[in-house]
Amino acid sequence: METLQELVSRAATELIRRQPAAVFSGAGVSEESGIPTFRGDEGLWKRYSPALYGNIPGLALAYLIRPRKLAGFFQDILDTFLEASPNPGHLALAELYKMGLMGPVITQNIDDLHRLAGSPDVIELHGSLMRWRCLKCGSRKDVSREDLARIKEILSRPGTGRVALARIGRRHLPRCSKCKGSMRPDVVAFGESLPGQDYNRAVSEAQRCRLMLILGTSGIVYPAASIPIIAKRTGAVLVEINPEKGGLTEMADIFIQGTCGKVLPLLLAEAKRFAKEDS
Ligand code: BJW
Ligand code: ZN
Repeated sequence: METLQELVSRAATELIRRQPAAVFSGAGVSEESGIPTFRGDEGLWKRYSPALYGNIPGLALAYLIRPRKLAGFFQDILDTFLEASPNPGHLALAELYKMGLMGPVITQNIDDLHRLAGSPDVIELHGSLMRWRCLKCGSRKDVSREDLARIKEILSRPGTGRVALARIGRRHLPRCSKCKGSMRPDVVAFGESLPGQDYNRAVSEAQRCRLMLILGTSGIVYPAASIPIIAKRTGAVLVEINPEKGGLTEMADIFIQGTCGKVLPLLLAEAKRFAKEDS
């Protein structure tokens, strides 16, 4: 069996040989930034059932039957999101981009951490918490971390029953600059379509790349999980980094068992060593 160093070395060799490269990432990449994954032991779905909190009709029902828990759900998400900053895994990817060895980061994450780390080309398949969408006219607007911190603070005030939640919605959530309509985070819940342009771009990047890194995803949520499958079908080598096997592991050419915060800096170091040897 290959050692971790041997696997990393093989992955770095492939990365240098097989350009252009792209990334497909999931919640595990941000786990070492303090954001729990969805399906792990400490995951979001362990505390909040996806049947209720993972889709819009469920959230509407939670508003009616469990308004305080719903407020807690939003508070928990905002809390971890606002506390988080990029970890060594995010930073290593940005550095690989600067070296010309990494292309776009196609992510399912909504936490903005790839961009904050310095990766300039991020395709957000499940949207972003930093962008809100008008329920009336569909216009989008960027919100700041300060806006989100203010919303979190308002939600944490005592007495967030139905009436209070509705008032917070009316008075304190972002309003559309065009039509003054109510807005919601521009993130994709179950049963909703992915942003078409972003999905199409992800498909064409998957068809173009010759190597794809699959990072920290269970690989079971579709259509996002079809992106590495498309890459594989069109000839890319797949390198997966994850402490556990998942829905895409069988297809991976190289599976490196470990966390992204640990393995990606090793991959970067190895790529730098090869680049130096070459020059
Ligand atoms: C580490 C680590 C470390 C830990 N380092 N690694 C039946 C079959 C097939 C499909 C369907 C079906 N029934 C319904 C569907 C469609 C559905 C779907 O795929 N469901 C499956 C789950 C069954 N998909 C949809 O509904 C999508 N839309 C759609 O299909 O539209 C068409 C349509 C239109 C109209 C009607 C019907 C269909 C939309 C999907 C939206 C996903 N949204 C979420 C939540 C967003 C935010 C929120 O609301 O809070 O996005 S769900 C959640 O899962 C989130 C993630 O982006 C997504 C993927 O999860 P991810 O990132 O893989 O996280 P985990 O927790 O699953 O895995 C973490 C991994 O990290 C693990 O592997 C760990 O080992 C690893 N890890 N620490 C590296 N340090
Ligand atoms: Zn509007």
